[in-house]
Amino acid sequence: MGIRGILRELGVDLKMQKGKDIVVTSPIDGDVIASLKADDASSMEQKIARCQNAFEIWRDVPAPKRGEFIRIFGDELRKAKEPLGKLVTMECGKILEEGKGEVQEMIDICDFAVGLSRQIGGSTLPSERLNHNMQENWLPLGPIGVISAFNFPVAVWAWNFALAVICGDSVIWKPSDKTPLCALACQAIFNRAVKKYDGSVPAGLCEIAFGFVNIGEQLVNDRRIALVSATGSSRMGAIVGPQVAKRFGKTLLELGGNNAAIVTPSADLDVALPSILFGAVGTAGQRCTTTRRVFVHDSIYNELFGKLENAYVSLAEKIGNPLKSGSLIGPLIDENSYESMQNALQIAAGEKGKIIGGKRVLEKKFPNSFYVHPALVRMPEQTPIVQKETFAPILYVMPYKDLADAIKQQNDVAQGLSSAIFTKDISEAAIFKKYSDCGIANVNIGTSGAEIGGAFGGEKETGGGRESGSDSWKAYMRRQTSTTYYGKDAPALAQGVSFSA
Ligand code: UN1
Repeated sequence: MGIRGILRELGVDLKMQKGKDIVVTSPIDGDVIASLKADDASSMEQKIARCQNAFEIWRDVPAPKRGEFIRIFGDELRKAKEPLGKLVTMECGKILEEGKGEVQEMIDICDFAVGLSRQIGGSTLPSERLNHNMQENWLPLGPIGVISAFNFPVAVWAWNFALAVICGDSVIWKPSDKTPLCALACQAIFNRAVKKYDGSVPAGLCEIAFGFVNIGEQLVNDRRIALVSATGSSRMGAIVGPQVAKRFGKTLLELGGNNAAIVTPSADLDVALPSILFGAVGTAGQRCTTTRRVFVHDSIYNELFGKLENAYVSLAEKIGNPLKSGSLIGPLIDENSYESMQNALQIAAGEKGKIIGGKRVLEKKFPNSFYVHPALVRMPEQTPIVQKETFAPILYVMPYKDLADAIKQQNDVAQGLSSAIFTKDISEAAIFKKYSDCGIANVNIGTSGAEIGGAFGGEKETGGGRESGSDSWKAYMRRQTSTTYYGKDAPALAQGVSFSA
């Protein structure tokens, strides 16, 4: 089925959004699949105002009723899983299995949020004073601005949207200009949920801002946007963070990663190998959680490298149209991404790396798109290019002698998103968890493909934000401390202060 059929199945009507500003091409073959109108300052103003208005209404809806809306939205997503997964594949190029996996991730966060809608509450704390009680109230925060990247064009928004909505907030979303159709599809699914909801959903609860940097800037600088949740490069985060801070707004940043796996002598290589492979070449190396570095103990380096090499060589037959079953590696998002990959490989070769793969393939069949054979690089040590995040499938494999040193090297990058160790030794696992400086530290599990139930995000240039599971919902609410006196005499002052006039 072509793009028209998929959009029809998803209920997306392009008429309202047709224009010349955003030309959407599919990375699969470079074909133009849509051409859309971007927002301007005045349409953005209207959308933000609607979002603010929606917040003022939605915050008064009881939280479990807000959860009921997300339950219905999740049901609509279930029905749309196949076509939405396909649209994800068409717009961002990940294989269909992963496109559908992304929609599943949306469904999962909806289920999680529905449960939370009866749990978001604060604690009652002991007061030092007689006949006083002290409690924490969690209250809706305000309109939330979501900025998302091309590589997870629907799931990352859903992490934010589902939690924000049960918390009583409204959401305005600026998707990547490379994947606006996915956003339109989400809005169409949202609209269907609105119709089925036994209650009323205010206009503006789910707004979408289409456009480029200027539109993002307007969102970031608008004082009504209480929280800006931005996913993308550390370069982008370094601009967004200070701009929002300047107006004392809140941010939730989920930025770059240069994730590593450590393989120790006791590791089960049948566990390590497929995990490293999926982490390194899944989504064609374009996840923030992609495995980019592996530190392998000296004693098993050659053995594991040999296995990786065989696996990489056999990947040749698995590169191709991501819509076709059997393909494991789709295209890179664009030519820039291809160029930066080639550039990094050239530098790696200069830093004594021995490269397997890395070349462009299928250029005859797809002259306007960029399929590459993932690169496996035998690196004698961690050099500056290894410490840089290149958003493409390059895996640097380095030997280590001492675990403490391997962990130190793993931490010796600007980012701190995801990390993994492969070991059967519980003390190695414990040491790794203690000293890995990342937001995610897995044992016998790869660096990518996290479940929604855990808090997702990382430290240092990864931005420090936490999205999706655990208590990430707190980012979408404001905390209030309330002390109540229920005695009859003049109330006592805290800290034993006496003040009797
Ligand atoms: C991202 O690449 O921005 O853990 C998000 C993972 C996915 C999310 C990745 N669940 O790989």
